[in-house]
Amino acid sequence: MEILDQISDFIQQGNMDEVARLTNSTIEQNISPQDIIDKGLVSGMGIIGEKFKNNEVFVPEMLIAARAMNKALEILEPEMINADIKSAGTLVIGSVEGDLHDIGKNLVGIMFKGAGFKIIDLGVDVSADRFIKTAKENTADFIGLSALLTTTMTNMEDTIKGLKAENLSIKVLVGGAPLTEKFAREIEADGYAPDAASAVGVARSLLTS
Ligand code: B1M
Repeated sequence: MEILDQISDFIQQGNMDEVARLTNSTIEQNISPQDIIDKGLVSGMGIIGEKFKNNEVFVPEMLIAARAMNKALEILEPEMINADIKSAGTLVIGSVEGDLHDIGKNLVGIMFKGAGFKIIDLGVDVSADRFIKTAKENTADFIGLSALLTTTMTNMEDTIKGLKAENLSIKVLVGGAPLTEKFAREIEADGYAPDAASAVGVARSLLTS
């Protein structure tokens, strides 16, 4: 549908005003919120996410695209509640204890939101106990741990050990610049993603595994 392709293009350009205008038009045309999200918004974020992964665009472009996407989701929210859209899953996300970096974590959250997940963002400097408590209270499918410092990435293991101690099967996804696949395996995380765009794919594969 042409209008959904246009929404996808304007998301990639980060043109919030045009995304908002076209989102309102699609509602007037009775196009379902699910189609608007899947074929317009998620499609656009997916394309820019790939470009980000390949260093073709950078953080500012991602944040501008995300701002446009958030605006559209705001407009669509009442429609989504009416249409009772099924969430793809729930992710509790945050930067681990001692870590105040949040730009990458926010991008990961945005990609998940764009892919139809419910996001509970606990912010920065989040303790293992708080991750676990929030995930339990919200019957989350995933906990997403972000760390940017070699001194804080070691705190990720506390959450994983805490979940194991309580026999909880919530999957843990980890990421952040100093991490490696090897480190993720060593701390027994369920999944590791090197960037925001691949994180959603990793989570989806964990849901089916
Ligand atoms: Co800080 N900082 N910083 N910093 N900072 C780094 C990380 C550092 C590499 C700079 C350097 O020395 N070259 C260095 C870490 C060294 C190390 O440990 N190896 C460092 C340091 C040392 C520090 C302080 C200790 C400095 C000081 O006070 N002496 C201090 C620590 C504060 C703390 O956390 N306790 C500090 C503070 C800060 C600021 C507050 C000034 C600011 C943060 C602002 C904010 O986030 N709101 C800041 C910044 C901006 C940086 C740099 C410049 C940029 C980080 C960033 O946002 N990158 C960084 C140097 C650099 O990277 N060039 C640096 C962009 C972002 C999109 O990438 O976060 O990697 P990234 O996220 C990616 C992936 O990693 C992945 O996806 C994202 C998108 O693709 N990803 C996940 C991230 N989380 C994921 C979770 C997932 C999956 C994927 O699943 C859940």
